[in-house]
Amino acid sequence: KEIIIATKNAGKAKEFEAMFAKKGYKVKTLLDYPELPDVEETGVTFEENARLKAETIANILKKPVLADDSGLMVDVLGGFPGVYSARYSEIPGVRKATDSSNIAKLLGDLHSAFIKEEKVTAQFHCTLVFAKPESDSLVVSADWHGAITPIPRGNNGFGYDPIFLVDDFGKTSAELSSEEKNQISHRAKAMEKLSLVWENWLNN
Ligand code: ITT
Ligand code: NA
Repeated sequence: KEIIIATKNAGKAKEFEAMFAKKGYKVKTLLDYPELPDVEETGVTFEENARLKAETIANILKKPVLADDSGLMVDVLGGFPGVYSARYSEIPGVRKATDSSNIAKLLGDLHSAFIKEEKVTAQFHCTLVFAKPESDSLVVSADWHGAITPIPRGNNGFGYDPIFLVDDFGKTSAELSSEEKNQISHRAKAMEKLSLVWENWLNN
């Protein structure tokens, strides 16, 4: 059994591989389909971007396709970087964003908040869209609450994990093991919601 996920993010892919392995599924990602076009994320919401990725690739491959659009929403920044999380520190035509340049920019933006020694609350958000040709897509979302720490810690995970302090853990999400993160993260919670409905939906 196999699931196609419309992602090029190796960190996400690893988490999906682990979560789907428990259900007896192998995962394929866009890294396995180099001939497919890039899908431009022109949406302004997580759902729009997840739909663009899942529905475009499902229509090309004529197969069911899952997509994840996710990001970090910082309350004191009005929910930014949000849907722009992956591209936060990009300078178009000059430099691509990397996980570490995104973290550096976010910590810079939060400088005055840290000086006030307030708790910089934030949440990771994940929207999953499962699309299949000629049918309505499944959509589920979940959040993971925490705070931003000014000093990055931990080597696991990806993206903003080194600066995301998990509520009640005293650890960043990069200090959690992959097993721990895959039980409590925004992506794990969205997967749980999807699990309730997707096999039935796939077969109808
Ligand atoms: P695909 O669109 O190809 O899936 P992407 O990295 O561009 O890959 P998104 O547009 O959904 O994916 O951007 C999500 C960004 O939000 C991601 O690059 C991370 O910086 C951040 N992010 C999402 N989930 C995260 C997690 O579990 N841990 C840390 N950072 C996360
Ligand atoms: Na993306």
